[in-house]
Amino acid sequence: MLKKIIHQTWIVISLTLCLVGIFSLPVIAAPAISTNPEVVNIDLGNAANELKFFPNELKLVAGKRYKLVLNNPSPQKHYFTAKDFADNSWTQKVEAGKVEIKGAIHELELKPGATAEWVLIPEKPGTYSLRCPIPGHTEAGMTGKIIISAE
Ligand SMILES: [Cu+2]
Repeated sequence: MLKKIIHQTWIVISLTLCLVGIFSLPVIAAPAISTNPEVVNIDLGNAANELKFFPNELKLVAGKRYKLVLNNPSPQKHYFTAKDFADNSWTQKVEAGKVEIKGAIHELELKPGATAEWVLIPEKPGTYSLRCPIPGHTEAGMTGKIIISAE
């Protein structure tokens, strides 16, 4: 009786180990593919000083890692303000110049000629607004939409 139980237990353990082995294989292989985030380029204004985001609509997928490359090619400073989007995303880091910032980010200010990289994973599907809150800019059309779709 005891021998039978031991034997059955051994089978269950072997099967479990076997299954763990099978399922852990793709997990081990995956990081090599998913390490690099998808790059999304966004310009805040342009050289002609138009008050717009280029593009002004971003489509992202929840759970996927992105690197938003924000660039200000215009002659004046702008903000990338998307508080609800930021609240519903997990920010890994923001890199600007030689500085790397970790933790929650709500808004980025970019001076003329500046570039910043924001690495994040959108978490909650929805449509979020983006704007530049410098007086007159939102009113002039410096707004956008960030759409996070489900995985
Ligand atoms: Cu602006």
